Amino acid sequence: MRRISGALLLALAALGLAAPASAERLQTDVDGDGAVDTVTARAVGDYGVGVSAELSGSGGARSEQRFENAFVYEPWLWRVRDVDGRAGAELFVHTGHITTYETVTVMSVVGRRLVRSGRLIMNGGLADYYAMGFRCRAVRGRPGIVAYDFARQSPGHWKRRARSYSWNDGRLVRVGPARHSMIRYPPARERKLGC
Ligand SMILES: [Ca+2]
Repeated sequence: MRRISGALLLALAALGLAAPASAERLQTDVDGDGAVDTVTARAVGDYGVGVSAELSGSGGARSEQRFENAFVYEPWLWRVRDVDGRAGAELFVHTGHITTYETVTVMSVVGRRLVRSGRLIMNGGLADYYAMGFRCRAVRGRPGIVAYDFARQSPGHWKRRARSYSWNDGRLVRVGPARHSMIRYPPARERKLGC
C-alpha cells in the first residue's frame, strides 16, 4: 500500500510539472508616455518569477528581469501604482520568500528599460517577535519610501528601526541614517505593503 501511495505521489508531481505555466498580465502605462504598456509576470523554473514590460509607442521595446529560485508563486504582482513622482507606474513584485520575511522588488522603467529600483522586505505577523513593512510617503519633501522593522525585546517593548529612501530617476536611494526607537507595539500600517 505504501508503495502505491508513493507511485501516486510521483504521478501527481509529474502532472504538476507538466501543467502549463501560469502568467499574470496587465495593461498600464509604465514608461510615462501616456500610452498603455503590457506588463507580464510568469513562472521561471520551478520557483522563480520573470517580469517583463512591453512598451508601446515609438519603436516599442521589451525588457525583462528574472528572479530564479525565489521560492515564490503567483500572484507575483503585488501592487502596481505610480509612486515615484515621475509619470508611469512602479511595480511591486514578490521576488523572494523565506520564513522570516517576503522580499518585494520595486521596479520602474528607466530609459525604456525595466530596472530594479530597490528591494524591500515585509512580514506583518508578530508571532515570531519580528515584523517588517514599508510605506510610500514623502521623505524630505520628495516622494519616497520608509521601511520599518521591529524586534520584540520583552512584552510591551519593541525595538523599531526606520530607514528612509527617496526616488532618484527610477531608483530608490537611502536618505540619512536609520532611526531607532523603542515602542510598545508595532503599528499595523508599518508592517504591510503600504504603497
Ligand atoms: Ca512613476
